[in-house]
Amino acid sequence: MPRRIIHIDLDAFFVSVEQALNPALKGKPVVVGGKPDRRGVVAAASYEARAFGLHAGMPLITASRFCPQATFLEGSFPRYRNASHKFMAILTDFSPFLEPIGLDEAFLDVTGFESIYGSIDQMAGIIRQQINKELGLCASVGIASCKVVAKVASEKSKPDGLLEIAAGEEVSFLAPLPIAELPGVGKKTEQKLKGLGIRTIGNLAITPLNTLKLHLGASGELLHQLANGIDERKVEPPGAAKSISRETTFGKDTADRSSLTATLSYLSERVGADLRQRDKQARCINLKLRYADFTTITRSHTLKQTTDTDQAIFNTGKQLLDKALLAERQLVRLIGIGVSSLTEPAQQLDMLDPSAQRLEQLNRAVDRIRKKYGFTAIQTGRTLQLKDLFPNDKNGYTLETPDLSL
Ligand code: DCP
Ligand code: CA
Repeated sequence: MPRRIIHIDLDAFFVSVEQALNPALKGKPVVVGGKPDRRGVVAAASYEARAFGLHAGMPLITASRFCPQATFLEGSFPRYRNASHKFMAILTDFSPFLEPIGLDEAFLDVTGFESIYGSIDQMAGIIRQQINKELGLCASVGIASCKVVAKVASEKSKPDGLLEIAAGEEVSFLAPLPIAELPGVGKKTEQKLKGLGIRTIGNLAITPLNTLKLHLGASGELLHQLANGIDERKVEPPGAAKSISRETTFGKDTADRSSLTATLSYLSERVGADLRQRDKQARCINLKLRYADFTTITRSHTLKQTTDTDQAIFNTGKQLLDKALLAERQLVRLIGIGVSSLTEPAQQLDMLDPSAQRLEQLNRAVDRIRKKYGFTAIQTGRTLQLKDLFPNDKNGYTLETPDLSL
C-alpha cells in the first residue's frame, strides 16, 4: 500500500517565537543570534530579513551591514525548547507515528488517515491552523509517498505553505531542482557532482549507478535512489530509551592512557549527540571496561545536575576511568560509556549561569554541522588522535564494533 507521509517544519523558528511574544516585531526584519557588535553568527532570520540577503550562519556584523534596520535579539534557548515541546505535543494528537527531527521539524506517517479527515491535505490544514492558534507560529508542510520527497516538498512550500506530491509524480517533481536541494547532498558532494556535469536532481537520477559509486562511494547509491524518489525509510518514533551507550573493542588490547582517553572522548560525543537528538538529559554516567582476561567492570557516577553535554559525559567518564586504571593494571580490551536516569530537560535553564547555556548552544551547533557534513567534520583535539587508531569516513570512525548502538 502506498504510504502518505507528512514533513512539517516551522518557519523561521527562533525568530517566530520571539515575534509571537512581541507582536510589534511581526512583519519586520528580525535576527536571533545576538547584537551585531558581538562576534557570532545569525541563528535565525525572519523572511523579511532574508529579503536583504540575511541567512543562518552569516556573521552578525555582515548582517547588520546588509540590513541595519533589523532588530537583533539575543534569544533564549529554553523558550525555543518550550515551544518545541508544545509543537510536538500537537503533532502527537494527530498520529502516534511521529518522528521528531531536532526542535522544529518532524515526519508523520499518516497512511490511511484520509478517512478521518476527508483528505491528508485537509488534515495538514487542521494541524497548521492549530499550531498557529496555540503557538502563533507558521508551519510549512510537504506531503508525499516517502520521507525525502515530503521533506523537499515542505522546503519548496516555505514560508507558510503546503505542497502535496501525488503518488507517481515524485520523479518529475524532483527532476528540475538543483542537486543541492536533495537532502544528503552537502557542499562537498555538490562540488563533486557539478564536476561530473550533474546539476539537477534529474541529472543525478539518470547517472549510471557505477559512476556515482566510483566518485561518491556507498553514499552514491543512496543518493541515486533518493534522486529517483525511492526512499523506503520508515517514520520511526524515538521510543523511550532508558539508557544510551556506545562501546568499542580495541584491535589490540591497550594500556595507553591517551588512546583510552581519545576513544572515551569520541564515544562521549556519540552518546551526547544521541541524547540531544532525543531531547533528554541524563543524571547518571556509566563507564564500562573489559580487561584482557575478559573480566568486565562498570563504574557509575550520579551527577548533582542533569546534563546533555559531551563535555560533562566525558569529564565524568574520565574520572571513572582514571580511578579504574589505578585499581587494575591489566590491558584494556573494550571501553564503553553510557548515560542513564534520563529525564526531560530542565526548563529553568535560563536561570543557570550563562556559560552552561553557551555550552548547550555550542553542542547544538556542532550537532547541526555534523548532521550536514558527517560526524568527523568537527573533531576535538582529543579525538583527532583516533586517526592513527581507527579508519574513518564522513560518518565517523570505523570501530571494531560495527553497530555502535547497544
Ligand atoms: N539554527 C541555528 N543555527 C543555524 C541553523 C538553525 O541556531 N545555522 C536554529 C535557528 C532556527 C532553528 O534552528 O530557527 C531551525 O532551523 P531551520 O533550518 O529549520 O531554520 P528556520 O526555522 O529558522 O527557517 P526555515 O523557515 O527556513 O525553516
Ligand atoms: Ca524551520
